[in-house]
Amino acid sequence: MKIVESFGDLQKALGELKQSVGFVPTMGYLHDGHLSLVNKAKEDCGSVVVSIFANPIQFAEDEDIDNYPRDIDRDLNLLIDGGTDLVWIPTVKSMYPEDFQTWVNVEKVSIPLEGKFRPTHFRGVTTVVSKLFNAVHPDKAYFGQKDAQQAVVIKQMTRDLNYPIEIIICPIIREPDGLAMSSRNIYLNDQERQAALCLSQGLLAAGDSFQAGERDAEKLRHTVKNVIKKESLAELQYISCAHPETLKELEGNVETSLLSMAVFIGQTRLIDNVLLGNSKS
Ligand code: PAJ
Repeated sequence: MKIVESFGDLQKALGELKQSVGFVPTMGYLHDGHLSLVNKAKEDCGSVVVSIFANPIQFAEDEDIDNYPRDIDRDLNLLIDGGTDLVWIPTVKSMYPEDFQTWVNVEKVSIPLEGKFRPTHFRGVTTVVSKLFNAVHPDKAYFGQKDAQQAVVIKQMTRDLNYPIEIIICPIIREPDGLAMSSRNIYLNDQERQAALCLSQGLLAAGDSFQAGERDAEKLRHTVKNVIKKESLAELQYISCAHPETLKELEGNVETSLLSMAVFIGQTRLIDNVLLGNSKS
């Protein structure tokens, strides 16, 4: 596995790879969710490129990127085991030199849900992913359904900017007890870790209710709210039942929808979601 930092070294290393190229962008502190994307890329493509870059411009000032968990040696070992061919670890300075001033902003689908509470987040994501795509020019790029809105936003950006890249969205990988894997789970103490189960349990309850025939968007949202309410360490930030592609909030009867939420467990903000009426979930 080759490890590069500069754009020049990346270009040289890309030239030596077998076609086709599958790309997995990450912010590091890897877990089985990230590795599932690497595995899928490995299955589909001749070579797998992974980037590790904790992207400062997608964090708001009060979100404290300096505390984002990091363990580069562990990450690299996991990537070697996963059969990655090339890892790119750019520096903040090389990505954002002092006079950096160009942004990629996807409009409508960046606005609701996460966008409402993290208004500068998605322009940071789309700007960095656009830069990563321009540098790696992969054939396919892999993202997780865990960040459902991010997946929608990236697909929109890829269409709108005519990137010749196929975007593949992979299912959410969960701990055996249901908690969606996330680099942020490390912040949870034992009690909070237990409390965090209310996210997946809320979604499961709504999923069961949908299976049993419930179609009313408000009732589905309510089912999740009720589960979260019972957990004293949890504070619901939002619960949404939205169209899975436009992300517009739905009312009345729904067939397919994205049920998604953000919940604070103590200081830690967790997100989770399920696609209802869709076998891919
Ligand atoms: P990061 O949070 O490191 O996640 C990298 C990729 O792993 C994303 O596509 C994310 O959706 C996916 N992922 C995370 N947890 C997952 C899980 N439990 N199951 C399946 N996939 C999971 O998302 C980002 O980084 C950044 O925003 C990035 C796209 C790299 C741009 O900076």
